[in-house]
Amino acid sequence: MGTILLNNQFIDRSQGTVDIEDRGYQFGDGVYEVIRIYEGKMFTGDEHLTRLFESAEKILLDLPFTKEELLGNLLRLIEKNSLNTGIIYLQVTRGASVRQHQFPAASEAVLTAYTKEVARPEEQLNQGVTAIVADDVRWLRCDIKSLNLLGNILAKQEAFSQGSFEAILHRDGTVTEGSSSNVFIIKNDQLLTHPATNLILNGITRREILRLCADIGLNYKEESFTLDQLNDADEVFIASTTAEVMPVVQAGDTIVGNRKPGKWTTKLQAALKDSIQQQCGELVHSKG
Ligand code: DCS
Repeated sequence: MGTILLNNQFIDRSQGTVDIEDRGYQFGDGVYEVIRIYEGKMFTGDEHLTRLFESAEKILLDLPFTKEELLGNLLRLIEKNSLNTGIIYLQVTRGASVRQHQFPAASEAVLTAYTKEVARPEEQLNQGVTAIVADDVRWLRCDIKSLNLLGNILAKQEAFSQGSFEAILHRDGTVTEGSSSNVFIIKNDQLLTHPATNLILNGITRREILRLCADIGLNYKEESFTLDQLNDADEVFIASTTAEVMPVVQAGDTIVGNRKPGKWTTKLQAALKDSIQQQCGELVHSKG
């Protein structure tokens, strides 16, 4: 959409340029966030901005603005683009300097943010999606929301080329997360999801779901599970900012719950929608 944020400035998208030696462009040296907007309002915006600052700290990147300053600019960005239902994508890189691996002595972080209309994926939320199962070949700091996403995009592309929505990743048979989502199973009325270690991104949606489990009376454990447990689960779903609580009706070759979203998954979808409506108001627009 028309107006983007470049550092502290609002400019037309066509005027936005980055240096060819920007370290984000050359090394993926930066961090990012995707924030959901419903009814013109941010959902869990504060949590996303807190995680951005945490990711930046983990890569020793000083952000030249406060959370409050950034929040103010993002609110103006939503307004300038008249965004109703969609996302804000924002990234911060270590900035431009002569190419060298070590940090430059002096460079200024470069922030870019823009909005995009993204409808809620209602059909898929109702019917569920399929997922492939793939090796998790990524690095050991998946807790950082880094711009380095080659491992994630190669897995997603493999899923996409097989007509699937997501790739469920595993390390030596232990499920970690999806290529752009967290993964959950339910067995005998208990939810399991990988603990928030260095091997996964601690999703904001994941945290919201664990909070909502208490409200709907679902027992949960942050405990990793194996591919065998995935194949034997009563219900499987993935979760992210854009996918919300997305039922998985086939994981690899295994059909889950007769190919229908399970009862706990459906309850969590409703609980998340309630939580969204509490923060953002009644969901009347499904599209941008
Ligand atoms: N794990 C990975 C690897 C992700 O990329 C994401 C989100 C998640 C988990 C879920 O985190 P959130 O609940 O905080 O969204 N990926 C974002 C992305 O790149 N597009 O949409 C969401």
